[in-house]
Formats: sequence, structure tokens, C-alpha cells
Amino acid sequence: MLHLWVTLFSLCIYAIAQRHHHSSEQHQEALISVPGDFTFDTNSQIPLSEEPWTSKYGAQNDLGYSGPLSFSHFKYRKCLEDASAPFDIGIIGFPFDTTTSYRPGARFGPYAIRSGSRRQSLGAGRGYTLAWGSSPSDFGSSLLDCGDVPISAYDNAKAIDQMEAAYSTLLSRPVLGGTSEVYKEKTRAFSLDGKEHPRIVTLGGDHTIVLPILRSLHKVYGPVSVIHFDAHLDTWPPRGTTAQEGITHGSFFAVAAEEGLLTNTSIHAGIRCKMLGIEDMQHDDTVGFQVISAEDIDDYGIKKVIEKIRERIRDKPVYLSLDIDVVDPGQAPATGTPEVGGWTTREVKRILRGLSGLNFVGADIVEVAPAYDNAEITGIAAADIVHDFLSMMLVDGPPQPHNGPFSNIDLVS
Ligand SMILES: [Mn+2]
Repeated sequence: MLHLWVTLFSLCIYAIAQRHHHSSEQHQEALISVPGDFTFDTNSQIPLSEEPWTSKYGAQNDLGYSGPLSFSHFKYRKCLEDASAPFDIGIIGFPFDTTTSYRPGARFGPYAIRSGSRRQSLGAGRGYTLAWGSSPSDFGSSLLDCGDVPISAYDNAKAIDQMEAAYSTLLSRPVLGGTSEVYKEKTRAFSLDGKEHPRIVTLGGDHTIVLPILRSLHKVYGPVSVIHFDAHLDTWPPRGTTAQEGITHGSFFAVAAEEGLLTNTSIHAGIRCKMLGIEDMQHDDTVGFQVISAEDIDDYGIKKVIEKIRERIRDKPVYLSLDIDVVDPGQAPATGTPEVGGWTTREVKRILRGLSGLNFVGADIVEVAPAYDNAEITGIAAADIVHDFLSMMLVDGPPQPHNGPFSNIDLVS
């Protein structure tokens, strides 16, 4: 009896599979490309242009909350296997979180940041903000979402190599070139080969993703300075009984410094974590960092914070790494190692605006772990910060104040 039922069931599955196969084959044959902008479906009785939707409403545009997921509705290409679209700034996701010390989940960060970016619609030309007085799409630059890197979730050494290979691949691609002459010289002046290289904005991932990024950047630019927004130092000496165990999201900057990837003119912003003792700060100094603490913003104000970062970096090539835990967990709860008493998103955005004009060779945002989020608050914050990254990298200096009661007051940087 059981045998009969199994046979009947198998026959049903076979029949369904055959039907599906037949209909998809028929569909493929029916779609024939014809000259012009539309595809003609021979199964249809009328041309596409005369169909009810097209004739009445035109194109099938994506809305803020619809369509496939790319950052800010940018064009999406799997750049590692498709070199057909040149880009000046590429967005790439590093879904990696197997070196976290506390709450895992940042492998879902790229997804959450793209999801949080849907309403920005920068790809549809809606990116102007009062703060910047421009949109990242105003500079004639090609902004492309390059997809995610397939990264091993089981072998960290392999994962780190995959990230380096991916980043180096993107860095080696030709740029389209923006409309601004100054922009065109942004990276050429620093690259060891004298060529202009694209800039990559990476969506993490836990913070260890910065080690393979710095290894890639080093091959193109030599040692770089780092502006590091974070609640934590991330400069702990490597610990553990194996080489791989020593590379974590709390030690990767120390590893990078040991490898000679950094200048000794880097700077942290937003630090407020608990430490083993003053020895952590002493070691941090040997890694090449100055420290701006979370409280410094109250004692000295935002303008001074900006001034001190600019003084430290000057005109050197600089990489910006932003751990979302620099923001207070009240405004960005979805992260692996939350620390209270952080900066507001408004403060972080204001500081970023003040850093524009520095010689950025790349940037990232890391440690967004959406499983701990509420109402997408962290994903939306991270996506908005990436929007600021783009402006920060494209404008030639801090923007002028907008028209209004403060327009005559000097607010430079
Ligand atoms: Mn970090």
C-alpha cells in the first residue's frame, strides 16, 4: 500500500516538473528582441507599447519601497565577474562576522544598509541635501553598487584573502572620471603607479574587514592614515594560541600597523569603551593613533573635533572607517558591542561634513547587525551616513552655509 502511494506521489511530481519545464521553454522562445527599446512577446496579441500598462503609464519605475535591493537604487552589477561598467565610487558588501567578540550578526549588515537606503533614491536623482548644498549625483561621477563578495563563513584566513582579492580587483578597475578637475586628481596624486583609482565604500561586516582593505590599499598607495570612528580602540595586541585567533575585530589595527600598512598619524573619534588599563592607551599610541573621546565633543565642541582631525591628517591619503557603535545605542542599537554615552547621528553627520576635502582613498561602515534592530533605525542611520560619505568624497571642501539667518556667519568646516 505504501509502495502505491509513493509511486503515485512520484508521478505527480514528475507531471508538475514536466509542465513547468514546458511552459518556461515556451516562454523563452516567445521572447524575441526586436529593434527599439522594447521586447516583443509573440504570445501577446498586441505590441508592448500598446499594452494597457505601457500605453497608459509608461515605464515600470521602482518606488522608494519597491524593486530589487541596491544601495540608494544605484545600478547594480556583480563587479567581480562583470567589468562592463566603469565606476568612480563603488559600493561593495563584505558579509563577514566570524571574528566578533560578543554579539554576531554583522554578516547581514550589507543587506540592512541597502534596505535602509531605499528611500534615499539617489539613483533616481533625489540626493540633494541642505547641509551639503549638492547631491552626490551632481558631479558626473559613476556610482555603482558592486554587490556582495561571497565570503567563507567557516575559514577566516580564506575569508580575509577573499576580501583582499575582491578589493584589489575593484581598485584595479579604470575610473570614468568626474566633471570636476580637482576630483580627477583625487587619487592619482597618491597612487604608486601614478594612475587614478576608483574609491570603494565597503558595507561590513565586522570590523576585521578593514585589515584586508588596508592590505589592498597599501599595494596601491603605500601606508595610509586612518580616521576611525568607534566606541573602541580596535588596537589590542593580537592574542591567542594560533595566528588566526589573534586577528579579531578588536586587534586588526595593531596587525595592520605591524605589517607597515599605516602611517603613525591616525586618529580615533568617539572612544568610550572600558579597557584593561592605561596600558591599552599606551599601546594604542604605538599603533599610531591619537584619541578623541566621546566626551570631548561636550568639552571642546564639534568645530574643535573637526579641526583636530584635519590637523592630524592634513593632505595625506586617508582611509575613513566608521563603526556604527560610535553612535549611541539609543540611535543605533543594532550592533555587536554596544556602549552607552555615544554620539548622536546628527553629530556624526556634522563631523563628516567637516572632513570633506581631505584626500580620501576609501571608506567603510561596519558592525551593523540588524537582528538587534528596531524599526530599521540602525540600517537607516547607516545608509544615511553612507550618503554623507559620498558627498564627503566628492566635494572639494566643506560646503558654504545655506541661505538663511546664519548665512553670513563663517561656519567653514
Ligand atoms: Mn570597531
